[in-house]
Amino acid sequence: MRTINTLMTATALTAAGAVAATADTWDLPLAYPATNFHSVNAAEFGACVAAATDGAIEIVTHPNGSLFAGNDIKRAVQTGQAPIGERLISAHQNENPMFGIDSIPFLATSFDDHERLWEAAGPAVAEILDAQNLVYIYSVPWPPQGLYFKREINSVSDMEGIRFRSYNTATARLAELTGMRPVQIEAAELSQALATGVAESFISSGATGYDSQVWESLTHFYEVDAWLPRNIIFANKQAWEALDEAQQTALRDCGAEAKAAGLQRSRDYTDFTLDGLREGGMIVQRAGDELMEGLREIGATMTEEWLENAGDTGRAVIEAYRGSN
Ligand code: PCA
Repeated sequence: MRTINTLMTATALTAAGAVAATADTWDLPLAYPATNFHSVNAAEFGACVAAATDGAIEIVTHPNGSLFAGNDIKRAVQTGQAPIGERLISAHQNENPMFGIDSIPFLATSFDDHERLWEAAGPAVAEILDAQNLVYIYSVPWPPQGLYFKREINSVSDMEGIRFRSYNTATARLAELTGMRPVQIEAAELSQALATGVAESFISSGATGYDSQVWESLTHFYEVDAWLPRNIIFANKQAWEALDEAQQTALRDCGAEAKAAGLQRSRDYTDFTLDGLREGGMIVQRAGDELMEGLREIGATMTEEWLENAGDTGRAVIEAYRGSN
């Protein structure tokens, strides 16, 4: 796989008359489809790096879990199997509670609040990644998370027993506390899981529902704005240290551009994909009061649980966020 891609890249560059012989190919595994805004953004980041390094670093994206499944990407980059990768960081909350700070229900429910939360949390998360042999490059939020079902749901008790696709610790816990049955499934496998009935419900953005054409299996999307989880692009530390200073600056600068462009893409994709779900035939609406009340109670429990796990570090970050309003 790697050899074929390297050859293809070299051929493409030679055909374009560029300096293929000196180009260093950096495979960038992604968990989400090529058309998803995170993947488009990562490809643009790659083009930026190629331009800023005069073609010395050629970043080749591998969307949809094609090189490594989402759940394997972080370890692959930590161990140097891939020099760079993108991962939904909250999926690794079991390693450190700080990785799950973006998935505390109803703590930060808008893009603006979420960015403020990340201002407070980002440096601490980057430090934890550093201790895991990873260099934080940039990160981008998903749109607000809502609930997908195949029938009308008006309260938490309506959710009893439903098979619920989870993607991180918080989503699995939410399933437990609502009496649903969690099953962990990668976004790349979501359409199939819904089509076969392995899962019949999930929480996510309009983006992932749209990407997975879930209107083929499901009927309702409830806007809940539970949280906005974040994808982080990080590099393997040895691969990073092998770069010269100008190349590291190029990655940092392109990362800063990608952070801003990705945030805008996420904002733009929110309404676009909710409209797409409607066009697919789904009922898209805000969750009713009774459902929201039940979810808020569960959210309060999950917030307490997170604070207990995260200890002083976590509490300090939450306080900094709350004080920054
Ligand atoms: N999409 C990703 C994570 C959050 C989101 O909006 C997913 O469902 O896997």
